[in-house]
Amino acid sequence: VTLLPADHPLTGATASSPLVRAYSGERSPTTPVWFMRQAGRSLPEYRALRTGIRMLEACLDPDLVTEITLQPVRRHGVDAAIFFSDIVVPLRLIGVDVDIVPGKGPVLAHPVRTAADVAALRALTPDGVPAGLFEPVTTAVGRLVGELGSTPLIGFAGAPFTLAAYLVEGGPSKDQLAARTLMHSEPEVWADLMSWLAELTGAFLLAQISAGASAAQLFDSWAGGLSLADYTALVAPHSSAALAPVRDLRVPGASTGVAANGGRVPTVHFGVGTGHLLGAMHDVGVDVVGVDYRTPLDAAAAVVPGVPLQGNVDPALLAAPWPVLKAHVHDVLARGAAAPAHVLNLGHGVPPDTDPEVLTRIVETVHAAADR
Ligand code: 1CP
Repeated sequence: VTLLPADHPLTGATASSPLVRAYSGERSPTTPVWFMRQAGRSLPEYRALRTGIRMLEACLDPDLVTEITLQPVRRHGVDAAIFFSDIVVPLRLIGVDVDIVPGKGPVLAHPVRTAADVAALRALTPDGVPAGLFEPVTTAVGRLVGELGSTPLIGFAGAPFTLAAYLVEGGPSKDQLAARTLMHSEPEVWADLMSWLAELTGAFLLAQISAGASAAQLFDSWAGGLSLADYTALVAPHSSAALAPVRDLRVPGASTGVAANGGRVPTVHFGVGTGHLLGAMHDVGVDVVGVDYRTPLDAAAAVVPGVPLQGNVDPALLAAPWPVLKAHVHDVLARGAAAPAHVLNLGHGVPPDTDPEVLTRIVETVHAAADR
């Protein structure tokens, strides 16, 4: 167990924020709210900053990252900032030839399919993940927590399976077929790849928390394509390993929030279409389960009783008439009352063509509704 420094935001500035309290199982007078992909193309001020700058270039520029991360906090008054980065940033920093292609997503120059391909990845970290690898990230996190004050910054990483899906497929895919074939046809190659990714992911999360982030979210976006049996046997142990460095951290002397969960840094686990995996995703060892729009929160609460939930406004309804969306937001809040604590979010990321005014209105509506 490692203690966080005494001046870490979780020991003071953000410990009693509604978000950290909710992640630790405590309710506040109002339900906290933030949006996955709240920074990004729905904001004109983001599009202006990104003109002529590639996505990964932006992610490695601490000035840009700081500004882009703060934009939705200023505009919407959300209860948390999420660090502006991408799940492939650690791969790029360690030397994998990956780019983010506009309109498509992460694309690999060389897909990873064989034992030799995984050995080449291992050769990038002969002595483990180097200290200082995440310097552009930790610089930006440090600046952000100074600017954010009592608003918590959420750090994040891609879970080993979702990262492996991109590595093995070579880019985005609908059903992660090549990755799901590899895990069965070459189980040793699969385990080696997944444990390497777990080490990299764990180091990325630890770097963000050590630099001052107040919570960590693990995105296993594509885990929903797996059977429960495959998830439990071939994926979950590696997600658990990825979270271990953060799980071993303790917050000294915090009076609220994190104190409720034994002084741990709160962790959240989210995937898309994971209704059949919610219990298993909790069992990897997280405090909070993120729920996509397909599973109502009261149904999720019955599957993982006693666990704080995050979600799950249907992104499709962001473009519906306001009375329809407002009724849906109230329904999500009512169902979220079945959990010990609830953080309102979307059931997946903000669609790029969303009217940002709608997001601001959701925040106002959630904050105007008394919690339970
Ligand atoms: O040029 C651009 O604007 C590129 C679009 C974009 C953005 C804004 C990408 C490419 N990534 C991001 C930022 C990002 N990615 C954040 C920012 C913080 C915030 O939420 O505001 C986060 C948390 C991510 C994480 C991420 N990247 C995930 C997990 C979350 C999810 O949406 O499921 C995944 C799967 C990715 C891969 C990725 N990166 C970018 C795209 C378009 C994709 C998805 C591609 C696909 O469909 O497979």
